[in-house]
Amino acid sequence: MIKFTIITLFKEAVEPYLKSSMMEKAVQKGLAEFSFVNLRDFGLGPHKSVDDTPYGGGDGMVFRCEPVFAAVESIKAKDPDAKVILPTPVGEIWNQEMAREFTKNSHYIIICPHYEGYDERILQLVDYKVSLGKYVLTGGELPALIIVDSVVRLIPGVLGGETSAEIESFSEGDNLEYPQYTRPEDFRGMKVPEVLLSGNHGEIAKWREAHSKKVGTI
Ligand code: 6GU
Repeated sequence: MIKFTIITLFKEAVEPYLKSSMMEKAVQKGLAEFSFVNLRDFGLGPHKSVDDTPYGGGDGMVFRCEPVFAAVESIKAKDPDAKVILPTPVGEIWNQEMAREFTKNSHYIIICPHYEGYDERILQLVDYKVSLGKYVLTGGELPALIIVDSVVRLIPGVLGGETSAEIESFSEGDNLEYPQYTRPEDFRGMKVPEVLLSGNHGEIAKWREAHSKKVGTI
C-alpha cells in the first residue's frame, strides 16, 4: 500500500484523474490511497491568505511559509516517516528509475506550489524537488499527477494480468517499448507486420527486441 497526500488549493483539478481508470483500480484493490489537504485551511487571517508579495519586489505572489509548514506538520504529526515531494521546475528531472525508487516508501506528501513560486524556506520541509522537464507550468498539480501515476502503475498488482508492468520489460529496469498492433490486419492499406501474425513466438520475440526502444529515448 502506497499513500499520497496532496497539498493543493485546487483539489478539483487533481481528484478526477485519481478517481479514474488505473488509479481508481489501484485504490479499489487496496494498493494505493490518495488524500488531499487544502492549503487554504492553514491560511492566515480572516481571508485565509496563503501567499504574499515577494521581498525585493517583482511580479506576482509567493507561497508563504506558515501555511505550508502547518499543512505538512499536520500530516507528519500522524506519520513522521512521510516523505515530502515539491514539484518545481528547478528540481531533478523525473525519470523511470526515480519512479521505481519511489515505490519503496509508503507515504508521500506532495506540495503543489502555485502563483509565482514559494518562499525558499519551505525547502526545509522537502525531501525531493522534482521537475517534469525543461518548460514551466502554472502549478504543481499536473506534475503531482504525473509523479503519482508513474509510481502507482509500478506497484505489483496495479496493472494486473500477464501483460503487466511486472511481466513486461518495464520492470527489469531496461524499460523497453515495442510497436503493437491489434485488429484489423489491414487498415486502409496499412498492414500489420507479417511476423506478428505468424504464431512463431521465437520470431515474434526477436522482432520485438529488434524494434524496442528504451523509455526516454522515444
Ligand atoms: Cl514540477 N512545476 C512547474 N510549475 N513547472 C514545471 C515543472 C514543475 N516541471 C516542469 N515544468
